[in-house]
Amino acid sequence: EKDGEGDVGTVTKTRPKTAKPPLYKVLLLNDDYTPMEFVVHVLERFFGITHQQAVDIMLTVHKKGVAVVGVFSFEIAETKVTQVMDYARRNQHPLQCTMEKE
Ligand code: NFA
Repeated sequence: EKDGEGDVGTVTKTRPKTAKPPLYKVLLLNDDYTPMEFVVHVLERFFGITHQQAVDIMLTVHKKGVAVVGVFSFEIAETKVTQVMDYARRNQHPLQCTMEKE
């Protein structure tokens, strides 16, 4: 090499990019009829969160109309939505649960 042309800087190793799977937010929607205690029970039962976390999320939904309950892979999110919707219907409450891509 001629003088002043030596490599300068940091050697950076690149890796082939692995596609990361998309994530889905599971949303709980407010309504005027589902009892607060039922919503708290549903959150504890299907999302494995503490009682206090369940109360906080329920109150956020009650006041704001909607809240994110959790973020999951498509398959897990779909299962949560189905579990909540089936359980609410079995108990004759209009509670709505849905999912959306993050
Ligand atoms: N808004 C409902 C009530 O006042 C409680 C509720 C909270 C329903 C969160 C659905 C979701 N009984």
